[in-house]
Amino acid sequence: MRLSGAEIVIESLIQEGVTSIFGYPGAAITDIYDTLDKSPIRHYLVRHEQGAVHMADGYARTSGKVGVCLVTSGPGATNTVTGIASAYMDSIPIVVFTGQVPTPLIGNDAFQEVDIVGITRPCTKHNYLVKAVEDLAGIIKEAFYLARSGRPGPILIDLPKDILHNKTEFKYPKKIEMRNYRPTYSAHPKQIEKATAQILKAKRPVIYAGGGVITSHSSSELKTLAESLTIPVTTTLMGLGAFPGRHPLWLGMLGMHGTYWANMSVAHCDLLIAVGARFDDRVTGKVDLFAPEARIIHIDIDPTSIRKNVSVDIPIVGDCKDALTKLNQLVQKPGKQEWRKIRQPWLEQIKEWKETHPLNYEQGKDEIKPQYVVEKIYELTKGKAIIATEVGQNQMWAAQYYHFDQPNSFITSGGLGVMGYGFPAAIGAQVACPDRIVFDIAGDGSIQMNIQEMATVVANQLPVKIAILNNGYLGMVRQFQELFYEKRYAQTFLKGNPDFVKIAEAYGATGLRAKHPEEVGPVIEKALSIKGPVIIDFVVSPEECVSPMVPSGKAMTEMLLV
Ligand SMILES: Cc1ncc(C[n+]2csc(CCOP(=O)(O)OP(=O)(O)O)c2C)c(N)n1
Repeated sequence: MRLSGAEIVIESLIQEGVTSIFGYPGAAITDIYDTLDKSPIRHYLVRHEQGAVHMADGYARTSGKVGVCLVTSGPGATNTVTGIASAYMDSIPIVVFTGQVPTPLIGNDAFQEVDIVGITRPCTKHNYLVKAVEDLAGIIKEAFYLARSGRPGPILIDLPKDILHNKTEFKYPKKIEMRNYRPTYSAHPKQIEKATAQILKAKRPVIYAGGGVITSHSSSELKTLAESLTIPVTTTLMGLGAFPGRHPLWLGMLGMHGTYWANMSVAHCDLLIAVGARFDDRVTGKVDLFAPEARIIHIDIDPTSIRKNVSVDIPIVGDCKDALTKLNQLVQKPGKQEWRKIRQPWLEQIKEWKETHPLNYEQGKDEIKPQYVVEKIYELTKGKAIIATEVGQNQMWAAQYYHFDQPNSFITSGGLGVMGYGFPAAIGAQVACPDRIVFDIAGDGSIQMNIQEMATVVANQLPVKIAILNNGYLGMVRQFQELFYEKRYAQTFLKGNPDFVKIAEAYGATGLRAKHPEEVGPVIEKALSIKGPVIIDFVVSPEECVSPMVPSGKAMTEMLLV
């Protein structure tokens, strides 16, 4: 079958099982749009290309499939960079198609020409400039394979306009041959044996799990390991949901805004079992003082992340699911009851830390506390919602007070920390999971970074709920200024904020507002009863702080309990 490049793109997407894509047209890719509109693939027209990439990212995180987006050359391509960098930091599988000027014009400073392959080289897992239509199908096949295999990540394919016109025989490859790319899935038995010996010997072990557990679908293997040996579990921000948030062995999140008892447990453990986590600086604080008494086992599919930030005693390269399954086969003895007894002193110590410094806030009669809003959303959605967040205090309160029970339910820009991520990511999640309740927990600053996507939710009647924790400030930065800059709130007061209820209405959505604590529950119930998109403006205490907080560069035990 002879097809044009544009037709090959669409046919290849169909072969990959793609049903939804997010994008924005332009001259360089009009050929693809012309073909796309006749295809069974549903296209979501965004209002800014950054939104399209975050949507593809949110879609990928919640569907388990590769997210796809399509943009034009030049500014369309450069507008995707933040989303690509965020997906790269969080290891999210997406494929981004960008238009490019015709091949003979490349390098001529042609209209809307930009070297997007050069620009995104450091923030993609791999990227391609297609040079001949004959290469196109093979490149797309490879791109999807690379995006989802090994440590997942974003792939970019740059498509010069003439390639989209040119025709060739289309045959979608069945197999991939990549001699230089062979991820290690199977954990080495010798390393598993070494790890088992350490696990059986440890008196004060802690499991520290990250997003890799979610990516590799190994939450149930993680739970088996924790339960069979009575090992307490903490996760990173990216790992929330990998272990049930109401489990007796759950320590809460660790790190800069982690719980007091999770950070103390890591600081005093004698064995740290890191699974699919990368020892990010927000987790370790001052590296020399991180888990100083512990031997460290590190399981990760990406060999380059092992010993990148901390030295490790037992590295295990492999898929988390494979490694945990193998460990579970070896560590069964001496039996659950016995382990519970052995672990008693360690669990008692953790309980004491938890009782002396629990997570708390006081909800008075007048002002709404942001933490209370998150707890009420948890209660009224019975913990079953998909929660996307923006970045800042909103993100941390969502992490602390929504007790995630299931994987793939918390979506946040963990590594890059992109304000403006949450709303479009929530849209992608809603497309992937039309029957689930999807909330974006937002700050009044962040929501304004991609608020134009209100048009996308309204046009497609996607029932995303946006809960704005409106404190009138760039709250997280204000908190830094309160604690470390003697309350000099330089440029963090958001004078000129719009009326968010009116904004919702102007787009044809519903806008609701709560100003008093007793309005919080009813307004959430009302939002849940509405079938379409809703913005809820929660007017919250302006100067509430996220607690605990470890100042940058300090040890994890130096928590400020603000
Ligand atoms: C695109 C982008 N610009 C700047 C920042 C730096 N930053 C981190 S948190 C924050 C404040 C966020 O304010 P808001 O969205 O109102 O949320 P709050 O902290 O008040 O919950 C800022 C400016 C960022 N993370 N992302």
